[in-house]
Amino acid sequence: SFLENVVSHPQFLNGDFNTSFIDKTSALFNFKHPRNRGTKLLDYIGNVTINGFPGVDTKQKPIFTKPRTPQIELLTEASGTKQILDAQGVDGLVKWIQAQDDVLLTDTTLRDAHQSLLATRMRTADMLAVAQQTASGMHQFFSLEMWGGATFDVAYRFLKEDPWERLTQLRAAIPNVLFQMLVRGANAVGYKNYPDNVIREFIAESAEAGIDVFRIFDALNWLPSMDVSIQAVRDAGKVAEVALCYTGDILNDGRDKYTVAYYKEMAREIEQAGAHILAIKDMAGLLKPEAAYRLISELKETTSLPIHLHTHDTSGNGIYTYARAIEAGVDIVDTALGSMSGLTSQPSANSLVYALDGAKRQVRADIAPLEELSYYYEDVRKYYEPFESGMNSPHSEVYVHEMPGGQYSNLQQQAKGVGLSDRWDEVKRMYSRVNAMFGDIVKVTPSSKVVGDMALFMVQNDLDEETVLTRGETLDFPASVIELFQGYLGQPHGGFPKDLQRVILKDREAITVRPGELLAPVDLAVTEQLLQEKFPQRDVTKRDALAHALYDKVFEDYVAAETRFGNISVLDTPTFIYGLKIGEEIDVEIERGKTLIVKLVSIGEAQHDGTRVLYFEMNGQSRELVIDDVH
Ligand code: 3PY
Ligand code: ZN
Repeated sequence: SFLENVVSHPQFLNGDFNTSFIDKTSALFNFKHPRNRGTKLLDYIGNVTINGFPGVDTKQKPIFTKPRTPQIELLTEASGTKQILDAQGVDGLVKWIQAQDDVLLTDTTLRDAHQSLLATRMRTADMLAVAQQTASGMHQFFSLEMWGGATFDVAYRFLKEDPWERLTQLRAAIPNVLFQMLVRGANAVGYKNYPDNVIREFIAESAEAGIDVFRIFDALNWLPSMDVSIQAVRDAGKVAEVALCYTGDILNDGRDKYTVAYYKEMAREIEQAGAHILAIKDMAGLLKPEAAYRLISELKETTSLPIHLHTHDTSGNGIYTYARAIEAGVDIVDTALGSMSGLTSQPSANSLVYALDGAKRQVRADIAPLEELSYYYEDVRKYYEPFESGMNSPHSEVYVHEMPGGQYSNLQQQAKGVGLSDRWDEVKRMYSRVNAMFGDIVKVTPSSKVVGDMALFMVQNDLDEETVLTRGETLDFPASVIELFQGYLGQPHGGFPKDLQRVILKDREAITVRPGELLAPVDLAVTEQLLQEKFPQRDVTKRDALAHALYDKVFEDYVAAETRFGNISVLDTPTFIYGLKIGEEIDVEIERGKTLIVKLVSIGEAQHDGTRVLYFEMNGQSRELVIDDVH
């Protein structure tokens, strides 16, 4: 570097040199990159080796075999649904969907499947490794759901990677199939309502970055919460797929809140609001086979929109539900690759292909490449074993607790975090009791999180329905619960139970208007500028400003981690989660064609000041690093 050149210069070594300019020029010491990428990576590896990864109990690195490479013939021409949308626009795409006899698939492996099975922890590197094979192997698919929901937050918060990068990198590698994301209406990809302009700009930017199909839902099925998003998607020339969330049981005459008539009315409103596709979002997997047949048949009579069905296989009845929905004429269903399917995830695409053998309608997909891709993810999934829910078989109890698939493993982690692991069964039972207390609401992010927070709160404090009401005045309810009852997530069908609302709100006011009407716009240009001042080492973009507007602290913590460790998305997942074993050597491609060879040689004894020295070799040179041992 510059400094090494100067200090080794003969004139400098002779002392024949006036160095006063160094003292006077403080700018010389404003190093833009104070430590090089190698040192930063060693810092990360050293830390995770000594201190472990959040949520992973063991520091013992398991032995992994290299994931099998999918044997798929690569297509040379991009010709899929993406090309239909780009050439013929949204109306052309909708006509094309309606002209299909076969049932179309959306693959959820890269979003809902790992959100539901692995607490959303799958890293971009593991997706990109087979992106080309995915483009070819799934070229007949309607779409790949690969963004939104919890993936945005978790990427920054736990994976220390930039979700926008994931999107642009996958988009570049998969040019032929529509990319789909899940948008929580006025809650975007967060857990609360945001100002309208944040929603509009977030959707416009997501469209720009590569999203084609936006599945929009509201956690209380409240239409006004979705209007801004629907309009923003339409303005971007993209596909507005608007969801009704399915809850309850239309086959149970004893439950008269969420009936077929309720869903039909909602479908009419969705069509009027400007949707291009109607989604039925069965986020918990409560739609039983005959209910699916009946609901789809009736909705087909009610609306002219294509219908896209989403379910979770928690009960084990998913394929049966899809088979009946397909008989009733559903246009598109959500599936995951075999090894990432089932349980709280989506039903298996691979199984569905076989299940429809001999049926009138077939799946528009080839089985061979799906099997190949499934092998790959079967191997990759092992990396994330600590984030598995521990559910090994179908849980028909889902029909009782009604917990969304995407929440199951997350709430379980949350319960573990507050020391309630051994009371998990109680938490699940309390979840359904809280739902009843809340007046039987739609439970999906973020309303499901509120129900979960309340369930944890009640189990922790040994409360029941009665003591919540009688002791309510003295209880500090979780913030999310207070906000729900203030109307900050919108209005539930049938309103809030008044007694409970009174004890939860105490002297706070509740609103009944759309929260977005009351929230001041965020000036994203100012945010961008402030972030640039705060993080001079980063090229701050509008995408950063949007991330900051959605969750400021999560984003700032991410930038701090990136500043300290550099781009750690280049590490292989076993090293990212478990660090290195003594004697282990890895290759890290820090940029195209530039590889570091890193070996952990030994680990020193813990010192009195709580540090340890780690001895590495990097590209053959020895390197020592002092790490704080936080234990
Ligand atoms: C999400 O909002 O992340 C969901 O998956 C809801 O089902
Ligand atoms: Zn889902």
